[in-house]
Amino acid sequence: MRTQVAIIGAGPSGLLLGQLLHKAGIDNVILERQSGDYVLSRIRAGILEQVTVDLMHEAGVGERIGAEGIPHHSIELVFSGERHPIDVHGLTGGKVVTAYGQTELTRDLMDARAASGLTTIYEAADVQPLDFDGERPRLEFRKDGRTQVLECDFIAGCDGFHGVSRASVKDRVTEYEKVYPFGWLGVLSDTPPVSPHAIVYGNSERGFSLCSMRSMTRSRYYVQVPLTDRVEDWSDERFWDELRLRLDKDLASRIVTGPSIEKSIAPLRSFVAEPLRFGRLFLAGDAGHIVPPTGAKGLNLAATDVKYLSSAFIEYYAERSSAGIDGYSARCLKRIWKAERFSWWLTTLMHRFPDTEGFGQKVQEAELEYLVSSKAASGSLAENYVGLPL
Ligand code: RFL
Ligand code: PHB
Repeated sequence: MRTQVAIIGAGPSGLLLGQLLHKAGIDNVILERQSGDYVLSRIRAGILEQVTVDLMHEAGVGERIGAEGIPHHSIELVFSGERHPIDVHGLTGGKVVTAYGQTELTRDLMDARAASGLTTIYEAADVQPLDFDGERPRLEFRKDGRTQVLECDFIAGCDGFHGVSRASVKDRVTEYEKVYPFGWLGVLSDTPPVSPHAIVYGNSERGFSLCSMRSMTRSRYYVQVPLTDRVEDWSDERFWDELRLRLDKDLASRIVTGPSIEKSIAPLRSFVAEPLRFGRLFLAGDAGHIVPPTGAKGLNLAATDVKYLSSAFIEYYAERSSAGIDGYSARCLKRIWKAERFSWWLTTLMHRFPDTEGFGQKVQEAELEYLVSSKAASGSLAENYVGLPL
């Protein structure tokens, strides 16, 4: 088997890259370790920057986001028992973010890929990127008990944090990492969201909380939990009680509760691999970097990598120019580090750290007060939240 661009991973990065390349007439094949149903069962991101929405339109798959995505003009911060709106739209000269689940975005991309007749090999085991330092890279993998080979011009490693792409260049990568001493317990439920037009970020003495949504009838909520907690420790009832205790009285009294349809604990991590290119192998999305979810940047950063990578390949095939390819890593990393900074800052501001003493706590409170009372400070939050310019 041969293709122009071999893509490892059918998450949002791999699928979006495949669609953008296809639109430009570049052949590509995706190898995915899991089944399609498994990929669609992962509940993750929910907030899209305009850059991501625009890219979905560019890829020809923006119709449903346009119809069903819910624009958010503001966010709200809860601390000291009170709620403070941040007018993101007003502070950024009219920009918004869009609530639209990663699951739905992935489904739109999968459907479009199937409709275009592009090859995706699900349940591909033991994928190995080989010979990417030379002119003729290839992937070896196992499918249906047989070892198979996919020859290509380029390999795009879109296989997430635990994938094989970064692992295959492990001794050539510099890794920068910060692990946080807590996780997020997330619950998805078919109940109307308590705050349908603004994501709510809460800092209380009991820890962080977040009220988000997938639609007008489906809510997504999170609470900060110790890393030692297990999902089994959290009955639905305990979750709803805890969430109420972390919000202001008004929101707490208005939460509509119901059975969870998904419940999971995610650890929080900041991570960057440098560089993102190794000969003809490129890392994109979570394969190259992770942010804690507090700033809602992970999927959006993945989309920007894909934007840069697709335009680099398009330039290569159209003009035989390797300028885009050569500049890919530095171009991405510039934006990645800004999003890393923002996500780390918002995580530090909004969570309770087990080892923070009185001084750290007081500084956090002062910063929150400053943030909601200074137009410059809230403007900085808002411009990062909607996404910095490309
Ligand atoms: P993914 O989604 O992990 O997809 C990688 C794919 O590669 C496959 N794979 C392999 N395939 C073949 N061979 C191998 N050896 C392979 N190893 C792995 C995997 O099965 C998978 O299908 O990475 P991708 O495409 O780069 O996408 C990144 C996003 O998924 C991620 O950044 C976001 O979900 C992060 N994130 C958020 N991002 C936002 O922009 N806004 C949000 O509101 C937001 N909320 C979140 C989040 C992530 C969360 N968790 C669970 C980490 C909320 C949470 C709780
Ligand atoms: C979500 O809806 O899952 C979500 C929203 C905002 C975040 C993180 C996750 O910062």
